[in-house]
Amino acid sequence: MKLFKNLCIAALAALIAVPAFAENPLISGAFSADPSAHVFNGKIYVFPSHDIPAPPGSRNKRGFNMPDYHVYSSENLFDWTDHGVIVDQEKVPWVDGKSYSMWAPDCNFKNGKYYFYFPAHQKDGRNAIGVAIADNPEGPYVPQEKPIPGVNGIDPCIFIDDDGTPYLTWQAQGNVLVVARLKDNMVELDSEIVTVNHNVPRNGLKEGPFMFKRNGKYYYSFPWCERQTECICYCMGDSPMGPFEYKGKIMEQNTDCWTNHHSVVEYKGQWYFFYHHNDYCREHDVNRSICAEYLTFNEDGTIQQITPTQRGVGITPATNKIQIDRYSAIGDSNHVWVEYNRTENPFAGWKTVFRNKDNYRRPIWIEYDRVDFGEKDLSTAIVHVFARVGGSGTIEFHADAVDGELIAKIPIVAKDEWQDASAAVLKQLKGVHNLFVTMPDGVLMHVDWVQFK
Ligand code: FUB
Repeated sequence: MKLFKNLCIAALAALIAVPAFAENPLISGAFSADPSAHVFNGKIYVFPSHDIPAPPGSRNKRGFNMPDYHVYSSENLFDWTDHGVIVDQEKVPWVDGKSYSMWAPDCNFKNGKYYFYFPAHQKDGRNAIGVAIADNPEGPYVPQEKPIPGVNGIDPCIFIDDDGTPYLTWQAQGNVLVVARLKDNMVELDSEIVTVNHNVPRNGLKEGPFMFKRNGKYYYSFPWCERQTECICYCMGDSPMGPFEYKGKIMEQNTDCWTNHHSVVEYKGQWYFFYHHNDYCREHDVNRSICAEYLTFNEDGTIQQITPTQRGVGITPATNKIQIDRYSAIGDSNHVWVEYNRTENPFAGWKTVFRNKDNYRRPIWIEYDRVDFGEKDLSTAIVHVFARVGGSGTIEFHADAVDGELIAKIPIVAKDEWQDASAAVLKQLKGVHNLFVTMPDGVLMHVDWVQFK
């Protein structure tokens, strides 16, 4: 089984030409939500919405405050370039410039232009969906004078079929998902608005639709509040206008963040699922952050359910600072957990806390999978660690299992300050392995990252 898992990892590594080593959340330093991911010109572009803490003068102190849109791009899903504000509520002629109502957008390419669709409040307070047009995915985008005639609602998704026909789907008033064909000019409807026949088995709010095509089948997926919070479910069909057959959930509801919102994209032979969570804001769930996971299809085209992770996607070079708090698995939560480096600034990231309480005898561990040790020997293992005086001990690195081969054993002399402790690499690894970090002895240690040189 372990051999099979390692072979799969190696196959994945070979498939992804550009090394991808993303961890969740993808964007730090600003909140981002409702990620709409597309591949343009060989790069991934994500068009998220932009949550901000309620500004003075906001009419919506407890809800979403969303003033503008940025676009981000990446070639490896780890290094993201923020191309800045592409559409601003104050600069769209039809939008109420103080409404902070720029909810989930989408973008697509046709006839040599990029068309960015976004919802917002009109000056009379009603929701409409407008378009901004650019020659490049990064912009500059020019907003149209007026929103799309006849389209009221939120969460537009723009799907372009293989024959070039554009379809717009969105959540219309009355909790109903609808779809219409667009004219070739991309800014006017070319058909009746049709209620999407998705055959979801039970009631509950539905919003944020996303449509894509694979092997001739149309996939129609959307957040659905079946119980307490939103899961992401999907349907399949033979036409972009439906009907669709309900197939199940791609991601279950989670407990911390009421909304979820997603997109699906294939990039360099790998399918990815983008979604959001409130990782950088634990007090409430209206300041969110975008994440990504692998998406896998079954032979019959159905989708395997995805569990959100901290680890995210991709392979991390062993020579990087490896943020083990973005773990793939973790031991007993009484003895090892993750917390913010600085509670007053969540964007400063996380650390792993190892604590030996009541003379706990089993290993205290955390796993970070998919680390690429390369082909050359590495001499030194480093841990960036904080241990209080009286708490000296050891941090160990193991390969592929808690009790797997010992890669390094690093003595930690407690200093009451952050330090880079290091030791010689005992076991040379080649290629991709899962890294287990353990604290076999010691009392309380905080680890920010580990690294090999
Ligand atoms: O981001 C604001 C709204 O929350 C979106 O439009 C919905 O899809 C939900 O994510």
